Amino acid sequence: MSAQMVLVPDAPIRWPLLDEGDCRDVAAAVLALRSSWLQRHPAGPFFSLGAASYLDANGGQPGRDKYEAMAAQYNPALEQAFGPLFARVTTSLADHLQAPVVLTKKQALPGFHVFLSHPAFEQQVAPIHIDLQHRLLDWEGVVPEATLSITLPILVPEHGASMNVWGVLDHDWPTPLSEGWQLRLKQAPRYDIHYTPGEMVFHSGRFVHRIAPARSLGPDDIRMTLQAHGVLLDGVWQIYW
Ligand SMILES: O=C(O)CCC(=O)C(=O)O
Ligand SMILES: [Fe+2]
Repeated sequence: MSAQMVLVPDAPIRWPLLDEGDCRDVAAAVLALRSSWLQRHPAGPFFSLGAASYLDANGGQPGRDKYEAMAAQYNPALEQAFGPLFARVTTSLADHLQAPVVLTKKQALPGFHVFLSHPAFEQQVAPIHIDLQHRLLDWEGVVPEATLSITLPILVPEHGASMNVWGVLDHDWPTPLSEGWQLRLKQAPRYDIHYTPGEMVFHSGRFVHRIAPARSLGPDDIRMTLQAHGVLLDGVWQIYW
């Protein structure tokens, strides 16, 4: 890691990246690709656009192979529709981090989470976690020196969207959760990061967090976010999903 390089904060921070018109354009492009969305919830309308390592790369080498095949399938359309958006994200990250930031070649490009309206999303929809999906992937035998996670909200429901954050930091997340961990969570301070369309939320992924349950969803509400992660390898940040 070079001396000038900026560290990624563990507690999520945010900075403005897109204006309202940009968000409208990105949302329209994601909606136009609806035939490529993959449903990711057994009952509710939760979709991804693009392959996601945390969902698709589980299960050792067969999982990695499946993820890489999905990445090869979805990356060209993502690149075509969102190339300029990805460039804004990587340029902004490079400015902030004072280090080179590139999109990975072999892994999935950044993609989108899309939640259409459903009562299930007012309950707990997503597990509490820390971001460890980089361990599922093959970085040519090199262990990343650091990690980053990004959520860039594009559309949020009328009553808001947020991420719940627990003030607990770790490199490990046992499943099932040990009693010690459950106690740590219970005693930890918890706060919410409220999402504003166009404001990128940025963190190391090591604070415990989850997608916050939605509140009072209307029928037309949509929660749409760009999702990406990064690993630091040989002084270069590689961005993937
Ligand atoms: O959408 C969010 O609020 C966070 C998503 C997240 O934590 C993840 O995909 O790892
Ligand atoms: Fe996460």
